[in-house]
Amino acid sequence: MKLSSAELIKLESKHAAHNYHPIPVVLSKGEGVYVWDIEGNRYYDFLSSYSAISQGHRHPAIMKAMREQMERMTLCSRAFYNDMLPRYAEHVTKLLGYDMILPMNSGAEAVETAIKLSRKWGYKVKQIPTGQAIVVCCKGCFHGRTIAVISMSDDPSAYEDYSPYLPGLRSIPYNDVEALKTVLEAEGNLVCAFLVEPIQGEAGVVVPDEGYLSKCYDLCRKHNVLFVGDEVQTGLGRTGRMLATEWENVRSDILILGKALSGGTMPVSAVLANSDIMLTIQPGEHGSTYGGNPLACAVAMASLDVIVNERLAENAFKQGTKLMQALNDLKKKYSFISQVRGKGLLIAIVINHQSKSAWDLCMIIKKNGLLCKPTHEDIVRFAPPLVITDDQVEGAISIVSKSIEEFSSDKC
Ligand code: IF1
Repeated sequence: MKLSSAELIKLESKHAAHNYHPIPVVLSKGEGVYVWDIEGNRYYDFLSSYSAISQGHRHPAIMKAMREQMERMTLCSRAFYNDMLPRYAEHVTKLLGYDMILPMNSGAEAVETAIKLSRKWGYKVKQIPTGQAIVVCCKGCFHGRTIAVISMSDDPSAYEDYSPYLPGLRSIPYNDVEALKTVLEAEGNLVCAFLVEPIQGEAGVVVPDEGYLSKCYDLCRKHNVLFVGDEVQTGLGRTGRMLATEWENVRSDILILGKALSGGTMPVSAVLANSDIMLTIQPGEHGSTYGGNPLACAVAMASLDVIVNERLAENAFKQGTKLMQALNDLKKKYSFISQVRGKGLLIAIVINHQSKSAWDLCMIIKKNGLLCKPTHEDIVRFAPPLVITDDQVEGAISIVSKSIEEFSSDKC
């Protein structure tokens, strides 16, 4: 039986938890930078599943690797060796310059893994007294939805009514080197890690001042604290570099990856570190049934190859610069656009309108053929697939311009 969009939305609302508030469009097909709804309307995908589809929907090379691996084996658990994990582990660690990988599935799981690894290192190597290890995190952070991770959040919609929270955390203002200095000077001997997003995504694409990450890194060195970079969203080319920390010549001691690591096919995440850190975890002390499964390994290798072979970081920078320029031109014209910010193809505009919200703008943009999602009341995020071409960026800019024009008029 063919169901309409309205019927499908109603069906989902009846039988699936209401933990999201989606834009009302029901998608059934994706290819490259485009998606189609069930009525056959085509849209630019300017969310890319929160940066997971950097390689574009159903990239042929990733599909091929996935199909071939599916014909052989999908999962065998870590109770046995499989013939893909060693190859993938070598590939990803060589590419990113680390000794070792610990493979997981979702981004939040990888963050949890990084926290556990940091604590383990804190006790085994730094010799922090048992039970006293501290992880420093940042206000406005988003690292996922698990209990440990929401314990770091200062957004009530993320943490409220999920107490009690994880102890051993210190939350400091983001983009504030002095705050890190203060906490490290006060209790640096107990701090195992500083966990940070190079650009804060959920906070609304908050780009820190130049030098912030490198100064934080230096402070971590001084106090023998691990610099843990959550590049689940900013990593793998999104900001115009393979890793966003490269903009400041920083190399995270522990690197967290997810999302685009599988090009939008399945949950694949990873924690990378050198062996002095990674080998503090012993057999049987951490893991996941699906972590490092052969299908994930095949898909991740292909996804990384696409990013490298198609120079997606370079393209992100090129197209992002154009998009940001166009948005800045619109900002000059429309006073309700109060800010344009971002790096590469991780961009946001801040809407300051007396009667209309970012949601209203997204609905107009959708009507005109482009999908994006508001974050908070007043921010619209643009994060298209990194494979986007010159012509496609032009097309998208004209849709956004037209929509902002409509938004500014009294018609809507
Ligand atoms: C949702 C934001 C993006 C992340 C960073 C870990 C994770 C995420 C830096 C967890 C996840 C998501 C998930 C998403 C919304 C989203 C998001 F708006 F909240 F910030 F991308 F911009 N570290 N980010 O951004 O990864 O466990 O989800 O695989 O659906 O809530 P995950």
